[in-house]
Amino acid sequence: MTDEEQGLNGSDFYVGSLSSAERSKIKAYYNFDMIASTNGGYFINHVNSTAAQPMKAYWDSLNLQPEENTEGAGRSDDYSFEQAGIPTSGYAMGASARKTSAQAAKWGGTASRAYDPCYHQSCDTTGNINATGLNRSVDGIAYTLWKLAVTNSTPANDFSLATSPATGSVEPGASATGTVSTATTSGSAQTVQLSATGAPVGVTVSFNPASVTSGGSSAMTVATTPATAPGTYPLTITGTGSVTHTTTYTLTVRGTGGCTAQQLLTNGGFESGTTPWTGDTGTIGAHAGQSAHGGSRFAWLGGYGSSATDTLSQSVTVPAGCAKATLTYWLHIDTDESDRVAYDTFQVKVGSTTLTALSNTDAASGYTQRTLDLSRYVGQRITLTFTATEDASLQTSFVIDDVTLQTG
Ligand SMILES: [Ca+2]
Ligand SMILES: [Ca+2]
Repeated sequence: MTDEEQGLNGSDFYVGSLSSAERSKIKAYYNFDMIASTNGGYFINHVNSTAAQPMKAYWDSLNLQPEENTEGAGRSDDYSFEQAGIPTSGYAMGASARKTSAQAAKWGGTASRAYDPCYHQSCDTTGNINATGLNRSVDGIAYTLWKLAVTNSTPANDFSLATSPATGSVEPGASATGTVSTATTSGSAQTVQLSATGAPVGVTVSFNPASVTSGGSSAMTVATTPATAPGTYPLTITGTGSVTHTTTYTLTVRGTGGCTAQQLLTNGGFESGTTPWTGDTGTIGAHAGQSAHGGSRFAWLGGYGSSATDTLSQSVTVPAGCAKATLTYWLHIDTDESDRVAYDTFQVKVGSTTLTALSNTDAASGYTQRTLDLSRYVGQRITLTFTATEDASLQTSFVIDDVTLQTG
């Protein structure tokens, strides 16, 4: 479209040139105007309409709590299509209107300041871009196009896979047992070959029978040896037919000295919703723009490019009688800061005690495994907290996954 700034002339002309048959072929028109505003918010045109549904669903998945785009209503090329009875929607991050304090509390940024302080001004250069917002918008646009343009296809024949129980706890040398059950979820039954990965050296996992017809079940035996080290081991159980599915079985090998060697945190891989984490649990998810260390979900603290603090906490009791407790987590830090100055910080705390302080100066590609000795907390109930604090500009993301607290 051209000539939008003088009154939607291009889009008016184009829509006016379409026959009613041609108009009816347009499923929806999407407007993407102002999607990288530096002090922006998350706005959707006709946010509760059918056309907006995939756009809203994507931003809802990032817990962005989008609002109606009232500032942009009737102002851009989508309005010409809307006037002709064509469904319209779109993303916007705001122009010259000012952010409310409620929006600043929800999205970060500065209240009482324009969403884009450089709107229609000479400072509106490629340096005036909110990369985080742009990324979230573009990913939502791709998601919307996929949902509208690509037919959902499910395999003709499919099955599900589950392990019962999903956990087992044994002393070294003993065997844990369970049942792997399958069900046909679409089409015809199929042969499913069972296998397992992730067991520590010397531990064998066997299935009787080794393959089942979907709908059937198999007895699983996880045999440890006297030399198996105490610890918690997530095993991946795989069913391979015309498609492949996996499920997780968690093996705990107990110590024999009065301390049960075990992993204490729940949902440390962030794969099972947000419980029991507390704080800014909207940071947990399969967010676009970062990757999980394991599975598909992770916690993304920070990354706003504006003053903000994110925290995530979990409380556990470290059992008495254990000699040690070790916190392990995987952390990825990326930043738009270039100075070797700690502007954006990350802390690991137990209670109010800070045990680790990192910052944008520790940024690196990929995840780094970090460990902390929490043995001093044996016998205590503790609250573990990750805190990310950003200053007013230039994002730093602290991405956490696969957090464990292992006793021994
Ligand atoms: Ca994960
Ligand atoms: Ca910063």
